[in-house]
Formats: sequence, C-alpha cells, structure tokens
Amino acid sequence: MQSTDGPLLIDSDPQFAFLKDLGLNADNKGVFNGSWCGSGEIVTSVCPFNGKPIARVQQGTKEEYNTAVENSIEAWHDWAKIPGPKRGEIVRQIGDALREKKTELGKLLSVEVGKILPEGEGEIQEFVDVCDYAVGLSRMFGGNVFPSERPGHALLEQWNPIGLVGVITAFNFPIAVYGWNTSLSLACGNTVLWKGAPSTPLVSVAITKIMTETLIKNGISPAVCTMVNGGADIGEAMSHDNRIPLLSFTGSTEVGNKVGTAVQKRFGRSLLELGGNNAIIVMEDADLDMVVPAVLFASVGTTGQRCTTTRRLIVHESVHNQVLERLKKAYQQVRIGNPLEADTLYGPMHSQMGIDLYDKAVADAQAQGAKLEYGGKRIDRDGFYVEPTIMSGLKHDADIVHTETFAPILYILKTKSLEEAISWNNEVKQGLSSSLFTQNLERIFQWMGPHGSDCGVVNVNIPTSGAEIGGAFGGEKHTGGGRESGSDAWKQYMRRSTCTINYSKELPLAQGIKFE
Ligand code: UN1
Repeated sequence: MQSTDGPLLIDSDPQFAFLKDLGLNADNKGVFNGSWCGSGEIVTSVCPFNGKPIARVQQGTKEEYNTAVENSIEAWHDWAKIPGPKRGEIVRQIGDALREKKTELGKLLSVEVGKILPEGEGEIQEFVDVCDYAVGLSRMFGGNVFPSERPGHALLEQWNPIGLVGVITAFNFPIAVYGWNTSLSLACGNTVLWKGAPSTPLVSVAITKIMTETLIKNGISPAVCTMVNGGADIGEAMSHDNRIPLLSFTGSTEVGNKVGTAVQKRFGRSLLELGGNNAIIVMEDADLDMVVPAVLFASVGTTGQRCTTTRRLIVHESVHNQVLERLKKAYQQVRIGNPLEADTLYGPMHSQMGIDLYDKAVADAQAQGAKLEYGGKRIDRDGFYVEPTIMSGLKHDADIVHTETFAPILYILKTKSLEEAISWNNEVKQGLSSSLFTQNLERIFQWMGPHGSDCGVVNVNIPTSGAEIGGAFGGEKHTGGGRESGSDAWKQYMRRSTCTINYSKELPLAQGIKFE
C-alpha cells in the first residue's frame, strides 16, 4: 500500500540523497511562472518500489497559472526575436546540461516513475537526442519559394513561431515527451508552459530547474520555460485558454478527446498522443531468435506502461506453440526487483491505480475465455509489483483484447494468414504502433502499403516500442493523430505565412482577372 505519512525518503534514506543534487528538497515549490512559487494543494510523491513518501511539492493555484501564462507570453516577445540559430545554441546548452546530469535524472525516473535504470537513462537520452536534432533544425526550418504566375512577383513562405505552447505529459514518459515538445518549441521560437502528471511532480521541478538555469546563464528570461504542477483543473484551464495556440497532450483517449474538443472549440491546435493497442505479428518465416527478445522488451519493458507497449501478439498457427513456449521461458528469466539495482530488468508499476487496472483486466480476460499462460498475480513485496502476464485462448475481437490496459499483460492470438493478421491489427480503435516479423520482402511492402498496418508507427523485425527520435512519432484513429519529435513535426509548432510580394510597378491579378 502507498503511504504519504512517515519520514520522507529524501531525508531518511541514503539511496535518495542524490535528489538534493538535482535541487530537490523535502518541501518544494511546484510552480515556475518566472519565479518559484506554489500555494495550492500539497502533494506527496510516492516511490513505486516501496510505497513510501519521497518528498512534498506544493501545486499551483489558478492565479499562479495565470501569471505563468502572462509571463511566458511576455518572455515570448524577446525570445521570438532572437535568430533561430542563436535559440538553437541555447537548446544545445540545455542538451549539455542534461548530459551532465543523465545518471541522476535517470535515477530520479527510477524512484518516482519506477523505471529500471537503463530505461530511465534512455529517457534522458531521448531528450538529449531531440535537443541535438533541434539545434540542427534551428538552422534549417525553411520555407519554399514558388514561381509566381505574375510578372514581377515573388511567392514564398515564411515559418513563424506561434507563441506559447502548452505541454501536458503523462506519468510514464514525463521527460522524453516534455523534451521533444520543448526543444522543438524553443528552436522554433515559442515559449512553453508544462503541466506534468500529478504523480511525477519531482521530475517537473528538477527538469525545470535545469532549463531555467541555462536560460538565466544566457541572460534570457526564464519564463521562456514555465511549469505548473496541478491537477485536472490546470489541465482544463490550459485546454480552454485562448492564449495557448498549441496544446500538446499525452494521456488517455478519454481525456484526450475532451482536450481535443475544447481546443478545437476555440480554434486552437492540439497535438494528441493518446492510447495504443499495439500488435506484433509473427509469420512462419520469422527469425524466432529475434522475435523472443523483441516481444519481451516490448511487452515486459517499462512494466507494460509505454503507450507503445505490445499488448497483442498475433502469431502464425504453425509457430504459435513454439513462440509461446520460448516466450514463457524468457518471462521466467526476467529479474524482478528494485529498479535502482543494476541487474533488475523489471520494476514496479507506477502506482496502486495500475495494479487495480491489472487485476481487473486479468479477471475480465478470464471471464471472456482466456487461459493464463504466465503470471496473473500481484507480487507479495513492498511497492506496486505485479507479475508480467501472458494470456492465450481469447478471440481476436474479445472486448478485453480491444481495450488498452496500461499494464504488463500480453494476449497471444493464433492466425492463419498475413491478411487475417493485418485485419486484426487494424480492427482496434487505436492506431499507434505495430510490428511485423518476417523475412519475406513482398510481405514487408504489403505491411507498409495502403492495405497494410493503419498505425502511425509501422515496424519490421523490431519491437513496437522504442522509437528513435528522427521519425515523426504518433498514431492514427483514437490515438489522436498527433505527430511529435522528428521528421517535419516541427511544422506544427509554427505558423506558415504565405507571402506574395509585388516588386513591379503593375498590379496584375491572379487568375488573369481584369477588374477595371
Ligand atoms: C510513450 O510511451 O508515451 O517509442 C512514449 C517509444 C518511446 C516513446 C514512448 N520512444 O517507446
């Protein structure tokens, strides 16, 4: 059980002393709106691997939120004037500051989110990588020049910053998702207001300290990166706030639907990164030595709490039993433990809520005809631990198979053909990530093409999770349609000005219209 009473780990447990090097204390102000404040509700961050309180954070009030918006917009006027490559230089320094603290920040993710160390550090690396990308981008976001149909005219486009970008992140990837939104926003000339999940307030405070220290060192208003800890009230205020032209939201489809509707109602822009129900398809010609570790990483990694986690494993009937047996053996070898310990591969779930969702899904699946192949129970130890779980025997269209449960549960399904497997891949409401394991070239191109996977991320011979930052990340249908990170995702953080300039002494009209 979790507890908010008792001594705070930051003061009482030497394992947690490193948090002070990240500028964290027993009691922290949870708002940065140009200066540190926070006079709202006090929340206690709870450590997922022992259920004990780490430190306290005081959230923001509506007034403090309002000041954050005002100050960040004021800071925007100067920030947007700075040439792109100079803004890129600041982003480069932010990347360096993160590199320096990679170990400590990775550990912070272990103690507050529950990630194992390599995955915690991987998340910091994702932010660092996207900073590098944004540095290059700051010299490259170019517009087109088109041939004008009129003599003495130039037709071109210029990309301009849009202003204040709101970023709402989920508990499971607070640093990477904030990172890819923020580094792109900054390079593009926007300022940022961040609201993290209420259960990861220490991450928000520590990262904002690094961001604002770098800004101050360069003589830039730190209100370029504002942050408000708060609950649904702050999130709702952001979605209705006309002063936030773009809102990036990562979280559930249900909440994302509300956010998207509210933002659309005011003709704002939203970037939605919502639920996934990702499948790996294994054909009979797949290299099973690659399939097993890939499925293991994608289903058990991050304790099943990535939006890209594999939840459905669709295996050709001729190799189904072999894959299942090998996978069960691999699951047996997963070292479960304290995520801070170097050889742990599988840590706790983030919170009690995750455990409740897990219990319910295991029971529902069994009621719908599932056979428990592996796991299925809570683990009797301190913290929020459940067994990684495999279930077979369900129909491809069973309710539970079509439900995203944010927990380490894998449903294995038996298929007769690639066509059938693709139709099952596509029949769920979500459309984030998907993978096909095959050696057959024809199948690979079928999978990538118009009658293949309908997801935003379409992989071959790699897991569904663990995307690189270079491509655009996001998904279709109930996943929300947003694309963040690489490729041309930056365009969403800017407004396009189509500019027609007449440098002649005549006034010809387009389409040859005479208006005399
Ligand atoms: C998320 O789970 O919210 O592809 C993001 C991945 C990571 C991002 C996950 N690069 O798994």
